Amino acid sequence: KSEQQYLDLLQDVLNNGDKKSDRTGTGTISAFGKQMRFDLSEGFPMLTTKRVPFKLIKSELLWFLKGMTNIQYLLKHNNNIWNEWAFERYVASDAYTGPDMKDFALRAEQDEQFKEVYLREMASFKEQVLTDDAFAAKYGELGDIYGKQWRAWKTTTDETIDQIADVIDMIKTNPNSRRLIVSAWNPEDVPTMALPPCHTLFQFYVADGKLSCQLYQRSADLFLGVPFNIASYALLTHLIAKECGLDVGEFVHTIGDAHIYTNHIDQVNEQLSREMKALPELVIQEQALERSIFDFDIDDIVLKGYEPHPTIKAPIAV
Ligand code: UFP
Repeated sequence: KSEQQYLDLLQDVLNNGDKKSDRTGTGTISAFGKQMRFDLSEGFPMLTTKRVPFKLIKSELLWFLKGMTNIQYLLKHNNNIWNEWAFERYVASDAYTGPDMKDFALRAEQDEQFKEVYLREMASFKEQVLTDDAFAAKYGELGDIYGKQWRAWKTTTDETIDQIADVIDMIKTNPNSRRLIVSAWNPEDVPTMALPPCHTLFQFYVADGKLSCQLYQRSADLFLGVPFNIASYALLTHLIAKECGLDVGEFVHTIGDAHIYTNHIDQVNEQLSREMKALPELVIQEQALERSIFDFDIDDIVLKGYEPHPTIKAPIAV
């Protein structure tokens, strides 16, 4: 049932969406104001109609929870999902003296020769972030993105607010509160962010010993981004529930601009032709049960019984 909602949403946007041009110059089919609900007791909502890389979701979420905003941690865990955004800032800076990288994502897709040059520059950028801490501190940094807003929101009086620690505390002491909110959208910071937060705000809800979470996502790349986002917030709900001694309820996914990029349409149709399989199960390892979720390691979380259809490759719009 969980996954069917996602497939239905893809079909709905394909059938009924409006053609819209967008910031990346790619073009989309888009609809506004959509919602999916995932009952987490049914199983962990990883898609089975294509492989979604759980390891990347895990390391990204733990990175957020640790309050980190530098891609060096991700690279150490073989996670490349934020590279383009850091690279974009790097090539726009004075420190970069290599070949022109303007619009590198689009051009790499259209021009094989450029793609080679780009991949070489990207590889050397990654290598420098991994091996040179001073370089990493400058150019691996993504600015005030999720980790920062979640764990160290800067106030006008130069203090910081740890929204995650605060919300955990509130869930424990006042579970009926209707103010269990974490916001990543900081209007003051938006202009300087590599990517203004797509997952803008989320709210927790406790009833019947179960913790639910609703996310408001302002902008959603349905094919590439959303499978990640669903799994990431399902995992977050599991972790916060564990921290608060609650069972998991629902993850409610509310989306503003729900779009399919026009260069993903073949891939979407391929996915829609596939049969769903049984959902996997999320297990928090024994060794981590007594530990704070802020100190979790990658190996503390495992997914059991995940046997999806193969990956479907598609170009990412930057
Ligand atoms: N996007 C997602 N999920 C994410 C993320 C990005 O779908 O977690 F970080 C997509 C949405 C959109 C693009 O296609 O990235 C962001 O562009 P914009 O800021 O113009 O909405």
